[in-house]
Amino acid sequence: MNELDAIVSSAQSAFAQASTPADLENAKARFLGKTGSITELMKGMAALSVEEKKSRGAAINVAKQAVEAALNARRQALADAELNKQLQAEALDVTLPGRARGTGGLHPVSLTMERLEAIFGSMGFEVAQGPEIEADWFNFTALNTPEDHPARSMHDTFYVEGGSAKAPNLLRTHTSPVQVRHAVQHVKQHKALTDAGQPMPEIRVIAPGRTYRVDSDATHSPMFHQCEGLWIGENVSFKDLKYLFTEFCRTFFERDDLVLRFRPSFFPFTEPSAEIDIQFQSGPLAGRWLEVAGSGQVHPNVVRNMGLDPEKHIGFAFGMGLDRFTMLRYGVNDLRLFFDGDIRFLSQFK
Ligand code: 2U9
Repeated sequence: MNELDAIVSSAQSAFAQASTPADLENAKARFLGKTGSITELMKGMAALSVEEKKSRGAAINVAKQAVEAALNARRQALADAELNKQLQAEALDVTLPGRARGTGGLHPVSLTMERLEAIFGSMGFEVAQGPEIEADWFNFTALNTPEDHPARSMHDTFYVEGGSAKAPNLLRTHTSPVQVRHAVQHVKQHKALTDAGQPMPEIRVIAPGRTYRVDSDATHSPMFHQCEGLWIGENVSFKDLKYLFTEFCRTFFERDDLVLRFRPSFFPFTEPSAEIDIQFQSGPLAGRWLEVAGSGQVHPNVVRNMGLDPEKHIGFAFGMGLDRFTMLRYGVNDLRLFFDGDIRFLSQFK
């Protein structure tokens, strides 16, 4: 191997050994720098004849080009390696599942409320709302509940500041006052019509919402949810109430074979009154009578308190616990689960 080939070969192996750009530049200096071996060879040409310069110069140039080519190839290889390293470090695994944003959902009792509103809505019932802090008159007096009734005691009702000693304010114990307010409004709204001897349009309204009683165990909570309904007309009868409530229950529980039983009972605001029991024909609760609602013909005193003549206007009312309806629909056995706010329980109803 001649001297030039040896230099080229030594440069190639020095460049191959350089593992960083800095190493490579140092190696380059040894061959192409001011005192590098190729540069020294060129300096050595000064003493040669013109003829010798031509041939020697051409040979040195070939060697120099070979060294430069090896240098550039190694530079490119090191740059490629660096880029690959960087790309690998920054690599994204596009097959990883994304981080989904958690979606909220309605509370199971709200789902029941929406369901009720849709079902009764389809049967011509409006949805009414009213205050949760009520006047004694709307919550008790208008509903024919006597002064000495146990529901009015301090043990049963939350009284709040405001109102007078004789007529205190309280947290409503049922949603009936909403319907009294609605009926009074309805009567006023159609006064011109009835004054002219025309019949008043029927009242068909439901009042879902929060209610309060001094009560707390596995099946009672101081705050609970009710939905009451009121249907007043000139030609309404108990059979209409039975048909309405049967249709409602069968639609709500999605069971055409659901059986209902109306059992005589007593409420101050209805006469006659009935508890409503249901019986499933299949599933885990099949065969048992389950009490789900109260109902009755609105008491004449209550009809009068709404500004109507009980000889002419006949009313039917019903009331049910929405928490209980929700428990039955989903098979929940402890009412307190609805109010603990445990997301593991609540997220099952989405
Ligand atoms: C007006 C007149 C009468 C609503 C009625 C019931 C019977 C009843 C309970 C069921 C379980 C309450 O949720 S519960 O604790 N309700 O038994 N409620 S009749 O009667 C009315 C309503 C409004 C103007």
